[in-house]
Amino acid sequence: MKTIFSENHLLRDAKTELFGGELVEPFERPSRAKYIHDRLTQTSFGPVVPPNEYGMDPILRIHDADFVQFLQDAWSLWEAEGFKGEAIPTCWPARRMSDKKPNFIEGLLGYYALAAETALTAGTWPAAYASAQVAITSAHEILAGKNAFALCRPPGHHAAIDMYGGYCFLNNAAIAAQTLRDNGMKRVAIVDVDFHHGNGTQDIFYRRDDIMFASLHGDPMDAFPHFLGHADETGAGEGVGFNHNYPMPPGTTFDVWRRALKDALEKVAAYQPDALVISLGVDTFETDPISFFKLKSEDFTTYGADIAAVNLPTLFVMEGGYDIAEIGLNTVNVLTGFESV
Ligand code: Q9C
Ligand code: ZN
Repeated sequence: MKTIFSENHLLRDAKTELFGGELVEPFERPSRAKYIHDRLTQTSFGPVVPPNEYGMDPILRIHDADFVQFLQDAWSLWEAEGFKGEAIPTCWPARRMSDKKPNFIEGLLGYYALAAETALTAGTWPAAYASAQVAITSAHEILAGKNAFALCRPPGHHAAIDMYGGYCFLNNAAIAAQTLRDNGMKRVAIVDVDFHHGNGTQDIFYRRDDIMFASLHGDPMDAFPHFLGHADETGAGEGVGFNHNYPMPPGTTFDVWRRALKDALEKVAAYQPDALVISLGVDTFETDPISFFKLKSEDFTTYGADIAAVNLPTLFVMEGGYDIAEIGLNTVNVLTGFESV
């Protein structure tokens, strides 16, 4: 399969992440994409091509126009105040407070952010835009009857209709799934195998029955994003029964994780979708620095083959993975396992 990749990901190069009360070098950094790209090349996995330009319309099918405008304006508003650091929210509309949108940038950051670790910077918007174009271009590969790998960076699954955070700004997988729907596919399934719950994707499709969502993740009682991803979140309205969460505890090993994947894939097969989108995070790896599952490198190959056995047109969309030395191996193992079937 083809990999779609944009060098514009390099524009997202934040210097700070708020972590453990310190400002540290972000875990989500440019070298992540380089290591994946290197591994694709070393293994001659397939062609790597740049995205086409589909503009704003497919993005605005998922995200609120005001939110997207905020992402474009935030850095210049912040800079205009003369602040020295990167743009980090410090204040939120918490319980029993107003939902009015403030004017001042500090208030806007809290209005649109779901977490404080993700600093907004000068190049964040063009990188997020390019990442979305990678996902949209990859969706068009699926429409042309092929499988594809969207090597997206920054990632997307924590971004909701009008919220960013968890290193995510635009929800690439959701935009891709909607692109498939808008071009004639009737049902699309999304399975999120990133270590973290795909809160953004869940929220976007929670009331819909035309895009089903399943997520395998660290239990939110113990893991980011903490406030969504419980097993009793099964959808609302038309969407009841089309959202499936598999929260798992610290130390979860591949045998347990794989049973959850098989259950999710059975639900996908029963749903009879026209295509499958995989939110592919490899932060389930045993030595990931911010996660607590125990998958080994060969397990990624195994579950790639499990995904292929569902026998659907499949779009892999890159999400997380922070053991950077092994991110290329683990990611390409999934794709290689998939193609081995
Ligand atoms: N103690 C993705 O994998 N903070 N985002 C975690 C750990 C945020 C992860 C703190 C993690 C976001 C796309
Ligand atoms: Zn993650």
